[in-house]
Amino acid sequence: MAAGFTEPELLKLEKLLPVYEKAREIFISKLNIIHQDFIRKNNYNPIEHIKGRIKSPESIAAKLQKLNLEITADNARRHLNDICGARIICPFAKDIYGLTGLLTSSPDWKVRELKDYIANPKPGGYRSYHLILGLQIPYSGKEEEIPVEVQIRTASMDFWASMEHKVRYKYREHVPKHLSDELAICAEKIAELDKRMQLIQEIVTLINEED
Ligand code: 0O2
Repeated sequence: MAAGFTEPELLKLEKLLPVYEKAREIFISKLNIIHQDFIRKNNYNPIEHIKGRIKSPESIAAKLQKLNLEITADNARRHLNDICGARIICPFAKDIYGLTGLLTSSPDWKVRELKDYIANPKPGGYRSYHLILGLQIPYSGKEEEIPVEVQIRTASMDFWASMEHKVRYKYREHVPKHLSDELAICAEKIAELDKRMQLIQEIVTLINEED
């Protein structure tokens, strides 16, 4: 066993992962084109940074286990939408929706799923906008639709998510109530802070337009 996979299954997974790597490269490069085009036309930058990643074999195995599926490369290909992922950090929540509009209207991919955890935060307080996009990628002599999970959030939502992830990892899902309560309070405060910062930015934009 290696990383939760048997040796033969790990070999199969290693043969499969380059197609996800290709999907990551193509998505990031197309996103950069859309981004630069938006800046040129609007003289405004709605993205602070973009990061792409391929899920590690350990994380793939853990997710399959969580879904009560046998840990095989084929199950990973059939059931996981987030082997290839991208995270985009935007200055404000309004930019997240603007960017989502740009992504969903692009002919470069198919929109498979949208989840608005900003309008509908998860019970613990998690906020982000998630899209699952399907990209046509050449694979084994034919084209295959590869899913790419895109998470779009503000820097403060990202700060919260990484702290909550650390806490949940440390307590292996059994987070003490005082910590989960504290995280829920911080999530609300962060949402309020994001709104207030956006308001300041809107006021500054108005003043600049009047000048
Ligand atoms: P990793 O290691 O970050 O990739 P499920 O996780 O089964 O409930 P599903 O269908 O996989 O849900 O999709 P969902 O809920 O949109 O979550 C996908 C990813 O979003 C997660 O992937 C996390 O990256 C992130 N996420 C979702 N909810 C939370 C949360 O409450 N806290 C934090 N910190 N991140 C969250 P993975 O594979 O779980 O984790």
